[in-house]
Amino acid sequence: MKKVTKATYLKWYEDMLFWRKFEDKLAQVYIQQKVRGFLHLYNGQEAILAGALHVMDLEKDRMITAYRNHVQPIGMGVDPKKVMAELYGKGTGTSQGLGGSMHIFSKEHRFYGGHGIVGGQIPLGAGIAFADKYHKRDSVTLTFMGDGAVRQGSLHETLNMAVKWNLPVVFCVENNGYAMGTSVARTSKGTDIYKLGNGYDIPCAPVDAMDPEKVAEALDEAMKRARKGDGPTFLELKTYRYRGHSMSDAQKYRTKDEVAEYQKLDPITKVKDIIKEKKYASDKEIKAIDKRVKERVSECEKFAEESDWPEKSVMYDVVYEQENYPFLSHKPE
Ligand SMILES: Cc1ncc(C[n+]2csc(CCOP(=O)(O)OP(=O)(O)O)c2C)c(N)n1
Ligand SMILES: [Mg+2]
Repeated sequence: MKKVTKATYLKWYEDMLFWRKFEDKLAQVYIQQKVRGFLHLYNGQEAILAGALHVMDLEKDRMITAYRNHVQPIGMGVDPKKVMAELYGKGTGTSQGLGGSMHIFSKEHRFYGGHGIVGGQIPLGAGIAFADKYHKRDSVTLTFMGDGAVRQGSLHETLNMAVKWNLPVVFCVENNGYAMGTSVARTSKGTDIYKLGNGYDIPCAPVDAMDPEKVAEALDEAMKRARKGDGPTFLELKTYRYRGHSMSDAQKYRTKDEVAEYQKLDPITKVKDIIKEKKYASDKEIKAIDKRVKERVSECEKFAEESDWPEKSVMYDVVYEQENYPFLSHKPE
């Protein structure tokens, strides 16, 4: 695995803090009704993305996930200003403002969404990996899903085919303990989700996903296996989200004490503590990072605020059109 150095820790700190603050800003503007629809935040789960990016080859590897999807494309290189503009529904957004929160997408950066149907992205992730294998491209697809998605038939059908065909895919379950308000223990007798891999003869393991280094190690092994042609891996990344499922969650299913206990494991605090302990940066240098993050978030907000709404005609560019349909003219003149 690429060495974890002082530079890695400083990057992890700045990236994770930026993702957290970027989404804190989204929560704020959501309440002001500038961002509408659903809004599912990644708050608490950032070590997963930080660890994954450390071992991915961003020139060729791919990623697909569910609706908790604002920061992953940023990590993969998409301009965060465009992501914020997308959430505002502005024409400068990643999908010209037509996708919104659950549907961030960037083909250029090999980030394939952004999917609202629980488990819907799982077969798509395997399909992308199938194409890479078929065309003999050396890419690996990380297919993320929540703990709730593992009870969908789509996962089981996909695991069966992915291992049969040795597809270059890593299935990453982000087990944050809950599917909306329903705990893992309420929906299944077996709570060790990673063991599902055993039923399909897929190498599988649990991972402490509050620590980016642990995530990187597990994913590095899995990605090497995929790249060698030895097929998929199934990982259970044990994490936690501090905010509600979405912005409209009263969180009656858990106690404040439970959240506080997990906040003691906060990945950003952990990374910052290591930076201090190993003297990778002084307090002054850390403050400078914090300031830079704040400024970058403000720039995104300003860009989204000042951008124009998409032209109404854009709506007609993204639907199938039957040229000879007799009743309606689909495009305004
Ligand atoms: C097929 C389908 N069923 C139900 C829903 C409603 N729904 C949206 S999110 C969600 C919970 C998913 O939880 P999990 O997979 O653990 O992801 P998390 O939100 O924790 O990241 C449900 C049931 C849906 N979007 N799609
Ligand atoms: Mg969950």
